[in-house]
Amino acid sequence: DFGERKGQAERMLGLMDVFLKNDPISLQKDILHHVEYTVARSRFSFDDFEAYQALAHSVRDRLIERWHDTLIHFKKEDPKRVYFLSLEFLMGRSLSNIVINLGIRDQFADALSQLGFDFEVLAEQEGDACLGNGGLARLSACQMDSLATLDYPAVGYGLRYQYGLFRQVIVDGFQHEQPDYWLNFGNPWEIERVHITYPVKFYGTVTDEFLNGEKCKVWVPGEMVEAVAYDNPIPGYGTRNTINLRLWAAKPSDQHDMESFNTGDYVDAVVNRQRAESISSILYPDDRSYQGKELRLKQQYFFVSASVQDIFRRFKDTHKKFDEFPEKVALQLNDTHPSLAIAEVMRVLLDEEHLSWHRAWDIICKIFSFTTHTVSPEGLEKIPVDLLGNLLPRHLQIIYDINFNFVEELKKMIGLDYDRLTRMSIVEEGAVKNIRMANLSVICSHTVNGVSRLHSELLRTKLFKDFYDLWPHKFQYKTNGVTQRRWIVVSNPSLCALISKWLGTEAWIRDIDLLIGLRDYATNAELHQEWKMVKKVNKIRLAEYIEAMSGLKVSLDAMFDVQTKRIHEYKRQLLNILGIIHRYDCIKNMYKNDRKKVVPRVCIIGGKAAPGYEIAKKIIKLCHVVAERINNDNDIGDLLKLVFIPDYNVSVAEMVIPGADLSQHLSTAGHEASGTGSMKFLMNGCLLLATADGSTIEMVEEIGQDNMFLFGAKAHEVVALRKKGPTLKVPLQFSRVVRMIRDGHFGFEDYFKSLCDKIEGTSDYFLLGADFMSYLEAQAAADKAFVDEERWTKMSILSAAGSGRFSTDRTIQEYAENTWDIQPCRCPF
Ligand code: CBF
Repeated sequence: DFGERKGQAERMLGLMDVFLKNDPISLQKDILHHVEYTVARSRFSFDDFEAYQALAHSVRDRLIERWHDTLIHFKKEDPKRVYFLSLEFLMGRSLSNIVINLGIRDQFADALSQLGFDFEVLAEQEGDACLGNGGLARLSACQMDSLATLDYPAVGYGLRYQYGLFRQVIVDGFQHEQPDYWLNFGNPWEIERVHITYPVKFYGTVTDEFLNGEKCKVWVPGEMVEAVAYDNPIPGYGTRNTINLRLWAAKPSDQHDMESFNTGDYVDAVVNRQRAESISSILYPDDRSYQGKELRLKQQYFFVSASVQDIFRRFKDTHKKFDEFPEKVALQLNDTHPSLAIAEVMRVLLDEEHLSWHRAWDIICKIFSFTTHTVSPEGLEKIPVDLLGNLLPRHLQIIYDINFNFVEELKKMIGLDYDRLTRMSIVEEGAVKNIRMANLSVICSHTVNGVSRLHSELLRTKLFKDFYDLWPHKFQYKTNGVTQRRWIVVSNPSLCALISKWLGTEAWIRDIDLLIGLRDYATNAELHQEWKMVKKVNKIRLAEYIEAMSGLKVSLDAMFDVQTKRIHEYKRQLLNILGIIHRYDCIKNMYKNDRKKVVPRVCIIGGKAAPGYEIAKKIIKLCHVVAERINNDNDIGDLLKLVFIPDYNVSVAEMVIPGADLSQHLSTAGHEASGTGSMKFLMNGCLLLATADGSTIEMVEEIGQDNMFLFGAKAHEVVALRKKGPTLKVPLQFSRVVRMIRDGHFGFEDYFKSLCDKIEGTSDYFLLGADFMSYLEAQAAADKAFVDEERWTKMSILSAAGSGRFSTDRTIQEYAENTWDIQPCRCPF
């Protein structure tokens, strides 16, 4: 009865404050309340970790208020929503980001200090949520922050892995992987929704049946698991809007494998049920190839099926006619990983909602958009037909039908050009028949996005040329970005305060284009002093970390030169190490007097190698042996140091990036789709030494070539250089440093032989030899600029001032306007 419920609601409101209060006494009371009743420790005796837990719960209460209000507001307004499907989200720590976005950081810091605790110390207690590998996953996290901040009605969907990305442990210079059971101490930022569960089906058979005289397909599954929702509220900055990131965990279903129970083998049947949980247990640790693994396919379908059921449920709550679906739903495929969603939506529309093929297909073509993050054809996912047919028999039929219709249409348009038809088909024929997930995604999406201008050009002229020729209107690009809330406000508070002071406003935190205003002060002596002081504070923090981690003391006067990212041949950490060996060799061979001119450097390298990637692991070991030799050479002293930072993750990045003077982005041109690490460094006023690859090209346009150290072959030259093969000349300096490794100058010569073989002669696919001279020249230019403090500081200010274009706020706005067609839906304050 509505009247009675309304009365009750009013009475309940009277019992509670409308909103939790944020004055120091209320906050202290709340924290102590959570110490006693949530953490269950005595409020008279609790340690830093327990204080963090209580603090996190107090913050979470405030987060939930806004989240509820936003969800209710969205429900009332019923706007078109974007559903962002991504198998990876690399959130890192949440506490600082959340309190800053909620605008209650200082209040909490005060309250804590009155209780005798330091906010920053407690923030350090939080573990990293590493539910992703690298660039793509961190991009998703930044994009969620921008979606919330810009008030867009969005929902993120992903998987709640029990084991995040492995922890990297270095033993004797070798990488070892250890499991990251990140949920060990609980996760205050998630809300388990035991009532939001969906069955997900696998295996089985498809039969033809008649329903109301119509023939239809019925999928009788062989296995069923339950998907349980875990919600992670994501607050926007300067808005009440707090959106949802819903991650799915697998639980055994009551209907899972009932057969085994009937056979009487109770223990085995229970063990089998537990196996269901393995679907969401582990994140695949390779950021490039996932080919042909059944568990990986199960993960993809599991999260897609649960998300699609959730989306349909939400739509059907308020709508009856499916023709309205495209007006309310935009489905974003973050790479091909969630592209089974296409077949799943089609299946639901055909088999469960009983729409005709024609109507269902019309809906599909209007709702999906696809972003690829890959450059190389080998990076495109393929699923063996046998595997797919066994696990998802109905989906395979649907994909075949989509392909049949597509190929028939295509023949009408291009005739019987069999080579092209073969290339464009979703099904790849061969010894192993495969489904090409990228072709499926391109064919079924209304828009295909690249992640930088160069990337998009490569997509149009190479990877998806056949499709571009057919449908040029489908192809767009959205240059990636990063969120300034995380990468300046949270990670570099002193720079944040300085920028606000000089711009006279904090508005840049929402409106990043205002950063350009710093250009007016690029030569201002007072700003220069303050700018250098901020850098120094951050360098001290980084130096202390290095010492605590490795025992190595580094000089603050040295240039902190950083290359941190996943270890990959194409990212050319090896080029960096060869350059360091060359520098070391030069210093050793210099007269003592000449050494005075050497610019001291602390070279910092960090990143994880995929566990099965042998060459990448050798690069890590090489870095360690070279560091061992250089760092223990007293003759060299502070002129050169090399440090490998183990277990590079989001929170380590938050400390490393603000402390860097120079950062290196060395990918062979044409191989990095975008790159986002460079954007974080740029925002922090770090100078870039880089190839003209991915989004770097656009950075040059923003800050000018004079403010960067560019080197190396351009993307279009790379192809020509490779063609030269054995006639390609490499400089003597290059051959000399490779020889030093081969001759055992750093030990382990047998172990490094295959690494050296990979970069000499025709095997040098990533062109380290060809780019070496140009690389050394760029390094020399960086040295020269560094000794001219005024020039360096000016370049640093101009780098930060020109970084505005690389905010995800801009990226998301472009997606909203040009791809998803959604409008902001702002929750009233
Ligand atoms: O688009 C985000 C990033 O994605 C990758 O990391 C990826 O996983 N494919 C690319 O390698 C990056 O270039 C890109 O910035």
